[in-house]
Amino acid sequence: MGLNLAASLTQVLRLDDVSQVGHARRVVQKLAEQHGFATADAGRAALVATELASNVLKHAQRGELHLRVLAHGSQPGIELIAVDRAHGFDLPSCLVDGYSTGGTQGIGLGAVSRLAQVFDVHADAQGAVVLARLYRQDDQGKDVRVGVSQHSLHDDPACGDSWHVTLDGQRVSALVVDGLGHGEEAERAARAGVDAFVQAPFTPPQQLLGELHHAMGGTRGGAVAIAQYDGERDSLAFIGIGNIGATLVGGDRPRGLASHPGIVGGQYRKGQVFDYAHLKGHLLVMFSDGLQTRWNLQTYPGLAHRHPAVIAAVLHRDFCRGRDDVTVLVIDLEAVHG
Ligand SMILES: [Mn+2]
Repeated sequence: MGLNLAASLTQVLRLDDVSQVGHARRVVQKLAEQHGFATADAGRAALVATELASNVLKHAQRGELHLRVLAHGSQPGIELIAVDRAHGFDLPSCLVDGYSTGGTQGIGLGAVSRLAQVFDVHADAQGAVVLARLYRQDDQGKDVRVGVSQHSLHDDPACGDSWHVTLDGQRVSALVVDGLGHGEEAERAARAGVDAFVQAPFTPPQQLLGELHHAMGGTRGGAVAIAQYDGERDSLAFIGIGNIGATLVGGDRPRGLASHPGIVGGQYRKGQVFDYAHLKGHLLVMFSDGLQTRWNLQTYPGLAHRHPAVIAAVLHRDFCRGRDDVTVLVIDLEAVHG
């Protein structure tokens, strides 16, 4: 039922030398081919990777390229996000074709914006974040206004955080789960939670939390937060146990959604459902405790109106603690289906 967005780690390619441009191109070409892109579409993705990487090296000297496979059902897409920490990113200049060539085969961000189905940029005093999402040319599906940045501590292949989002018509159900600690046992706990969630993501929240509690019983347990939004009723139900942050952004001021203490799969005293209404135009941001809590999107002019994937990347860039796995999930409640 519905469209399932499943968790996968963000793959990070470091960029501090021109030789890494070719590496990025090859990695993206291969990733696209592995996910069923025809040669021309994979070439398009590779060209975008080349340009984004070249652009970072040209204006920032160093940065990162973040890659994700967008698992939107049977037609996967590729997401590329260039993240750098340079000052004075000159967007109008970069959008001019050929501007960022720097002696490579660069084609300019203007060309990238035409090659990718989704293109967006945020630039501030901390640096620039450039998003490109590519789908297969024959893909008739719409982009999904959900963004995520997920990284394990020390790039461990096992990640103790997980998440899942299911879309069904006007309804959205979102889960973030953080298995206690990090590493393989934490991952096992988180996966048990996700597996239970996926069975019936629109089960009433209290009952659904109970299902996760049961499923995580044989593991070390973890923190869980579930948010269910119904676009027709324009209302959101939230339930959380442990340290998963959740914030509604929009309106006059951000609203933090309250969780109760405890360990799902271990012990918690009670789960309480909180309901929120009139959320059209709001963003829902859910994050594990690998992210600091003191961020405020209002301090970034324009960022709240950017694509959720850009917002997730900026929050990760500026507020990752670096001591734990980290997950930032951003959902545009008004236009989740693009
Ligand atoms: Mn954690």
